Amino acid sequence: MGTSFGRGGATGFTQDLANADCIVIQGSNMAEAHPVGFQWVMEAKARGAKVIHIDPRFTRTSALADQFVPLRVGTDIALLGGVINYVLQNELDFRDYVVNYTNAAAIVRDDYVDSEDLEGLFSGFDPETRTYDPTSWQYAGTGDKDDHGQDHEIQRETASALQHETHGVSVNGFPPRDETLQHPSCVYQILKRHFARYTPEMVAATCGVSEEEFLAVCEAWTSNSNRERTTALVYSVGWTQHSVGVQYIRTGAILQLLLGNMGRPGGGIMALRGHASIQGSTDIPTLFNILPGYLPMPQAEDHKTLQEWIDSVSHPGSKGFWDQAKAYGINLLKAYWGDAATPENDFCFDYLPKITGDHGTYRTVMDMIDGKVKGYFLLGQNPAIGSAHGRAQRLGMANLDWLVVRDLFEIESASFWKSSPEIETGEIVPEQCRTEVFLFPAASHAEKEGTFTQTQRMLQWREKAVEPQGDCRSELWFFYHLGRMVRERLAGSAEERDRPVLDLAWDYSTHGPLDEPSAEEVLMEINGFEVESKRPLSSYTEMKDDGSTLGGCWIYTGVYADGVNQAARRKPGQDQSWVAPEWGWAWPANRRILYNRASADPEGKPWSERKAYVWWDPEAGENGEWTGHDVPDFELTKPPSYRAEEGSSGREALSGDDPFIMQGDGKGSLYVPQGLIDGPLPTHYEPIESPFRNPVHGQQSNPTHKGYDRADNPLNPSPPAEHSDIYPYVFTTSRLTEHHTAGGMSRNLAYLSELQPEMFIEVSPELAEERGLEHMGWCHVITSRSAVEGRVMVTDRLRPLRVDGRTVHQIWLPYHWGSEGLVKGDSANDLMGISLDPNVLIQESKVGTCDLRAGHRPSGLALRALVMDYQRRAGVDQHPHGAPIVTVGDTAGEGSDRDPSTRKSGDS
Ligand SMILES: Nc1nc2c(c(=O)[nH]1)N[C@H]1C(S)=C(S)[C@@H](COP(=O)(O)OP(=O)(O)OC[C@H]3O[C@@H](n4cnc5c(=O)[nH]c(N)nc54)[C@H](O)[C@@H]3O)O[C@H]1N2
Ligand SMILES: Nc1nc2c(c(=O)[nH]1)N[C@H]1C(S)=C(S)[C@@H](COP(=O)(O)OP(=O)(O)OC[C@H]3O[C@@H](n4cnc5c(=O)[nH]c(N)nc54)[C@H](O)[C@@H]3O)O[C@H]1N2
Ligand SMILES: [Mo]
Repeated sequence: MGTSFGRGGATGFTQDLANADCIVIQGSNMAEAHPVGFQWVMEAKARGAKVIHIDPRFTRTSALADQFVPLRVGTDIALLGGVINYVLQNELDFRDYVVNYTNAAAIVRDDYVDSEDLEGLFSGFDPETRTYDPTSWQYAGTGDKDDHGQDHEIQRETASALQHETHGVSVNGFPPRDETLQHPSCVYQILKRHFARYTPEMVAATCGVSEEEFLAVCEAWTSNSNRERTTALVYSVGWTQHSVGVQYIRTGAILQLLLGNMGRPGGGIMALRGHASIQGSTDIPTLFNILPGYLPMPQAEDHKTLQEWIDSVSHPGSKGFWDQAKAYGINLLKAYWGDAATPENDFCFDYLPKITGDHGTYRTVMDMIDGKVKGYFLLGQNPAIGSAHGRAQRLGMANLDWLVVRDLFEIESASFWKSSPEIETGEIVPEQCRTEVFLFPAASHAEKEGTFTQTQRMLQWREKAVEPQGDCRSELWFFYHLGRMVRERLAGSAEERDRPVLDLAWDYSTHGPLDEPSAEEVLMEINGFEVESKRPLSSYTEMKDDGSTLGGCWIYTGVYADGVNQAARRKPGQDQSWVAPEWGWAWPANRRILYNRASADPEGKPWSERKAYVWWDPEAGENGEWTGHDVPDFELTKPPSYRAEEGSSGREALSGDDPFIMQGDGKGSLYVPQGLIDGPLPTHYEPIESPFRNPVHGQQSNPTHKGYDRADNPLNPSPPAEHSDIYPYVFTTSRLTEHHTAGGMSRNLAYLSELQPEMFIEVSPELAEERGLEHMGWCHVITSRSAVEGRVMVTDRLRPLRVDGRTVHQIWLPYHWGSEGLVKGDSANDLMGISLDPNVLIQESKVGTCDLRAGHRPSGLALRALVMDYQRRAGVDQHPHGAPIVTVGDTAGEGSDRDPSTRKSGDS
């Protein structure tokens, strides 16, 4: 989303889905996992909208849709690529929108070579590192360098595309354009050639979707996208948890731009967020590589000074709102270090930790196994069950000196040393496990106050309902007092290394019998204020880069405007406009639909009365202003006719018809010249584990994916490597309405446990027959990591699909069970290997290959023996790195025995 539009969040708000004329839900089970937001889909349907659900499995979402399209898991790029091809071949794109508001007209360097001409690789590929030199991907005439001046190997290590969440593309100067869209190197023509191969036949052969079903989707989507009508796209983690997950979202973004649906009511892309404040935990991140407000974490090598760090964000000379990055960065440093942060010491920039590479969660688990990590804090997370490769997670945690778990219950990540499958196998011996576990009871959301930032970037304030019981404490309490005690211990230290802790502004007031720090004070600091007067800032445009203001997260500035907690606003819907701007507060600047300048035509008039949202009013203010139902996502007084001068930069370089104001060219990116590791355009790759040879390209899987080539992370072989038939089925994992994620919060509740008491494995009647399974009997699923068992659920919610001329059976598993709680069961994540998307380092937990057998799995050593027998037959024991790496190109056959192309080809 960031690379396409300039910001990472969902582009609209759920209530606005009611205004859609068509809603495509793909990679989401919205009715079951987001039931409250789903009411607006139902509202749209009641008003006549068409609802389409595209998913491997029939769910309650499918049941309520007008059309359900079953597809093979992991093939969405092929399907959406097909819709894009349909649009381009039939010239159904919203041409006025595309020419003016996207980069369709931009001309790309003539040494760019598309994946269509390189069997699935783009120009600049280095098989040695499996990364690209993106020089040839750039716009013509914009110099040779990629934005970060940093190679993709480092970018992949540090998930730097995440840093693009709100950065978009940086562009120096004004790249040449051809507004007739005819130039062979213009983005539009590149796009047309790139997707030409995704014909209805190719879609059918790849996805298992019939041509009629596919064409019905094309017809509905295109006929509901024009001046008068808009289509909304909804996705969630059925799209993200793939080794090409970011490119799935890119494909959706391209389509929504081509059809002119972005920035308009009833349009946009609704990225549904999961956990209560998961949007909040990327805005104020719990991630290793970004700081609040999507400021990148500085890197040890490249950002030795404050200025170097700031320049890497603002890209001097580039267009857009990041020209103020210096103010945002300094305000954050001032929020951390208060009076100690001065212009003379670069506002304590040296105190900020710097990253040196991949410090992500999976890398850290490997490092635990290798004995490189001594201690670990685990707060509100249950990786023993929730993260891929459960056995590696538990073996890692069993090799620490100490582990702090703060949770509502004694979850598996706290009890792994005494109850886990590894106890049975003898891999963890309770008496010998070296990890000292400190389990702290956490106060739940009802026992503390603060904000949640949910799906639509909206902060909502929550009151405390009851005092925490017993020793339960809030996170705020825990960290404030932990910091206080550490600082007391260090007080008087003359050590240089203790300065960053001792100089922190750690001055929150506390209240009540438990000495609870004030959450509202924290919110006010996040919002920002003038240092002298303490006057809260009302907008990030008030942030200064001289130390006279401070603020902890620039995109949140305004949430405490006028000294009022704007997140606590709860004006009823009937007392305000349908956009409901006075309910909670949404970043940035309380905007509810992003890029809403695009809801008006280039002259500033609504595309149609029916879809009017934000428009230019020449009568307003002194010389005209933007106005409408929402806060305009544009400079208020910049007229549509304004044209930036050549040579200008920053916000001045944005013209009156550049609606994507965080982008270096002000346009939505159909084509992404920089910021993505795996290519400027999405292309279909097979999942890392797949029983099929890629029907589209010679290159089998994402060549740049992040893998961990280790004996303890074996991967099932896929074509063209031999023996993929040992794991012949495709499996996917997701959620049940009745349970929550790793299950800690639902398996401990009697009502929910009763509703869904047992781990089960869903199969089609055809597969049950093929494997001799009985409904409600037992079966087990085997991968090269482990085997898990569950009750057999025979259902036509899963149907065998015809793919590439043969039948594919898909197996479905919930991932909610573990060894603790009122109801216990095997954990689906024990089946998963660790393979990550190269851009954001998310695991491919939506798809893998497996075998399936009737009956219980063996336990203890016999379980390991079963798994190893499969590994031996699949050759995984000799080739622990079984994933295809590069399967085309000059060097495909060279090098190590890891490379599957040096093994005998089994299927091609
Ligand atoms: N009741 C309940 N609600 C929840 C949660 C919960 O555990 N229980 N969890 C919360 C959290 S943390 C999150 S992130 C959200 C998740 O919300 P969702 O993403 O809606 O939930 P999932 O059940 O993971 O399902 C995603 C859907 O994607 C489909 N899918 C899997 N692979 C593919 C694919 O390759 N292509 C396509 N098109 N579809 C695919 C699955 O079949 C499934 O129907 O839900 C939140 N809400
Ligand atoms: N195979 C597979 N794996 C997946 C997924 C999938 O679809 N398939 N989905 C992934 C997704 S989207 C997610 S979000 C993860 C979830 O994975 P995890 O985050 O590891 O699992 P949860 O069970 O949500 O863990 C949250 C814990 O926080 C505790 N908790 C609740 N409130 C508080 C609080 O206020 N303070 C503290 N300290 N603790 C609290 C709960 O009791 C619970 O144990 O799983 C991921 N893993
Ligand atoms: Mo999630």
